[in-house]
Amino acid sequence: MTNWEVAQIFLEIAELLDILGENPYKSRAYRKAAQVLQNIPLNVEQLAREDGLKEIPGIGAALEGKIKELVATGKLRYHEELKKKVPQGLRELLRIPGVGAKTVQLLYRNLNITSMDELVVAAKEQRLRQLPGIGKKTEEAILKGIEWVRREKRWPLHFASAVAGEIQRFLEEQQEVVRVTAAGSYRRGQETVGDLDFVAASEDPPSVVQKFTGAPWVQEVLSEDENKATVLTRWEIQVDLLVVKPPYFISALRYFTGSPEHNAALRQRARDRDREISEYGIVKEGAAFYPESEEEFFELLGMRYIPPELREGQGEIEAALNGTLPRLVEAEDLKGDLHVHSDWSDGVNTIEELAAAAKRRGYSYLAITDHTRSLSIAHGLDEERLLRQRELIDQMNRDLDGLHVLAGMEVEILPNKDLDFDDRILSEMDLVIASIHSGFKQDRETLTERIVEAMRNEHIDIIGHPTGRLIGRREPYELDVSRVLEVAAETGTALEINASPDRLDLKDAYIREGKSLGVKFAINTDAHDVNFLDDIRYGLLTARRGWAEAEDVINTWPLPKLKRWLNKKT
Ligand code: DGT
Ligand code: CA
Ligand code: CA
Ligand code: ZN
Repeated sequence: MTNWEVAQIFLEIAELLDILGENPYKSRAYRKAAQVLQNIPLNVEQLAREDGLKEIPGIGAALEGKIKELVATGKLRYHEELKKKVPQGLRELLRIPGVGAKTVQLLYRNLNITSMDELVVAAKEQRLRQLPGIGKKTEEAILKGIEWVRREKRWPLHFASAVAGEIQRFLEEQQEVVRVTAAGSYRRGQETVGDLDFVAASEDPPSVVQKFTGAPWVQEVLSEDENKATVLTRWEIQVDLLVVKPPYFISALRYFTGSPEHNAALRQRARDRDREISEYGIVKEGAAFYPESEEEFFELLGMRYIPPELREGQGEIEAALNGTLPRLVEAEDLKGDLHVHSDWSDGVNTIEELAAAAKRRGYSYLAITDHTRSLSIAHGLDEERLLRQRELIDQMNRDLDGLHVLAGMEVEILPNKDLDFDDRILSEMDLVIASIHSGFKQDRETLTERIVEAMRNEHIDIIGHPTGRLIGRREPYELDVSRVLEVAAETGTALEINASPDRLDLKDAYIREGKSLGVKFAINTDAHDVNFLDDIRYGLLTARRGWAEAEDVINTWPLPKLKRWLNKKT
């Protein structure tokens, strides 16, 4: 049993508890444990054997017992009992954007709805709007959400990434495998993936295919051939594997990485130069070439290397030919995280713990940006606590070596367009993020104006998760994004690329549009837990897909330059 598998079961328990309407602290404990398990480098099986589970933060005696039972028996009685109490189809309803456990509970208790089909019927008969807290608008939104779920059978990036890790490891362990790399939309860093694609090199493709279809996590083999197979995993996500002889590896990988549009454009480019490219190699005047690296492949076509994130057929080939391909921002460029929450608001860690984790990552700065007073469910800070936090941070900075903590806040943009604090307090902070967490249903003009007005405030440095979407769960609020980009450029306000895999907000296309206007960005995790500082990689992928370079991203800048920029509006 892997950490990931235990975490999945804990997450499922949390969901079931929420649907059953149990005390929220219970589900929170399971969620927290799941997060921790997915992010520690230590293996649960070994920890259970060596009695080391208690050392993990967030794992008390009760959860320790449950992990031990899982590791020993592969099952958990508590989990099985909960599953019996909740009808199968109910959990599926949680995938509908905007439908949380509370709504599911309401639908089940009052209308005895237990499946998506029943929900559609009830919504069409306008029976939902009679329930407390559900109006005509919500009823219509639920119908729209169901359409979305049914249309887009796609998986979020963190989920795909966890599964891809398992499969990569499995294939690497097979002695017949010489090389293996994930391809497809996953390698391109898309925000959701339809299925996973792997390309492997081996002298003996059929036996690799056989190992693959016989893997312990295979639920069903959907198709199988000499050198390829498609399986349904036990995580419900499908995986395609192609196995080729080593000389063809790069060409096959190249072929299964680019989007169809990119591949077609590349083929055309090759033809223009009297070459034929295929998944096996490059043919020129009857002679075949087998590139040994993707760099070499692109060189053979007379162009610069195109990173996977750009291989979407959106002008990257022309850019690679005329020398205007961007030098994409890289992980090493990032010098800090400018949006994290501590236990002063709704985060789980102390500022000291966050600072230590940032230092371990090699960051040179970190901004603490807790919520402000109006967001009471997140224990937003009032003026007095903010100023006390500011003092504590100043004190810490006197003792800290190598890391500078910036005292910030994530100030609410209120539904009436005001900010949660006035300029006097905002000016006390090193950095201010302004975000919308309420009034999502306002019209486009009002929502756009709320953000525009915040950007016009001299103290606002960054707009947090600018469009408010939650991937697969909540559509972005109505927003004139082009206008937001324009005013961001004009006022010198950075827009956040929120790295949480649920958000990835701004998204790639808007980043590219913003970059062309001169907008600056901040790639931030919005972590509420040190373990989530790692999410930065998803934000980085998104930034790269938006053609962003280091210079476009303010948290790649050295501290003195960042500080100058933070002060420039005033
Ligand atoms: P996805 O799975 O929907 O997130 O998107 P992709 O891009 O991973 O698409 P997929 O899994 O259908 O195909 C994997 C790769 O193979 C993809 O990079 C495109 C490439 N490919 C090669 N030949 C074809 C083709 O004839 N049709 C399609 N759709 N893709 C092809
Ligand atoms: Ca795919
Ligand atoms: Ca595929
Ligand atoms: Zn936040």
